[in-house]
Amino acid sequence: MVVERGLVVEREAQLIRVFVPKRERYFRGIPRGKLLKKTKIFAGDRVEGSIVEGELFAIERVEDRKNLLIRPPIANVDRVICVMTIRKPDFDNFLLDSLLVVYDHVRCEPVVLFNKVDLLEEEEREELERWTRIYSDAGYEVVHVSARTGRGLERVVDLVKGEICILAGPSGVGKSSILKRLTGEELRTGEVSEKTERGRHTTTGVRLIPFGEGSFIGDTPGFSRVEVLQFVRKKDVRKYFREFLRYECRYPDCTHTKEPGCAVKEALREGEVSCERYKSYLKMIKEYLEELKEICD
Ligand SMILES: Nc1nc2c(ncn2[C@@H]2O[C@H](COP(=O)(O)OP(=O)(O)O)[C@@H](O)[C@H]2O)c(=O)[nH]1
Ligand SMILES: [Mg+2]
Ligand SMILES: [Zn+2]
Repeated sequence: MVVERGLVVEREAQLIRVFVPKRERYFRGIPRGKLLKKTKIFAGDRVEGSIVEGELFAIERVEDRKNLLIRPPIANVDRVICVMTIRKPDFDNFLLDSLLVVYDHVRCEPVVLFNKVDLLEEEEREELERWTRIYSDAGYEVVHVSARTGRGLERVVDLVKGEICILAGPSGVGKSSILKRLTGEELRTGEVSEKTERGRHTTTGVRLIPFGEGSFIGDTPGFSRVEVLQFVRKKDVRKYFREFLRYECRYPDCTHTKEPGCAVKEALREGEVSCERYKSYLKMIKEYLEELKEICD
């Protein structure tokens, strides 16, 4: 029998929908065999099996997952599109830095997306450029977009080709508008914030919507608020400030705070590491550094 490969694009109660790229169509998925009675299946799972009676995808095996996000429950998420704005609402760099740490920890590569660029006045444009430099120097992909005019979205489509993505970011930044532009569909569910983390959609299934060439986007956004230390151990936070990884400190387990011979702090003094990013780091690990005043004013 021919082994077919598919992607679970929807999981809602007993319903499983599987997309089979080779056949360019969807099938109803039915788990097979004893093992699968115990294996949970999630949207984003890559599965192997066979097609029965031309209509059903009999799932024989679930491939190992790269990751599994819990809320929303999606497996194998390659990308998180962190949607931010300079205005409406005002940019919250600490929130962005927190999202970058948490998603890096689960091996989701972030894109920093600034939306609503159509709204910006001269001065605000400068602010956008300043933050763009900070994040691209740190090693992130940054895109400027207007969901209203559609500007910049082709760059996003290009970046995430063939990947499974989700949107994250605070309320009102334009996540629903971006999803609508990318897929033509409405975002079904509300944000998952830290406070309402049970979410408004625990009973709703998760769907992946196709767009671009072989790309899928979750119709549930990721976190809009996040307490990093709930997800990442304090001593590991430094690993997810990717620009810090370029420097070698005297002590390999340097926390880049009070140790002598800290190359990250040296880079901060030289202006190679951004003060804003470093301040976020300290805030995340709940540290205070007296000398920061004199380095960063
Ligand atoms: N001017 C402008 N407004 C936008 C843009 N994207 C979204 N909006 C508006 O911002 C508001 C919030 O957008 P929405 O997509 O609901 O944000 P969400 O809460 O992140 O899902 C709506 O009134 C949108 O029409 C944009 O690129 N430019
Ligand atoms: Mg929305
Ligand atoms: Zn150090």
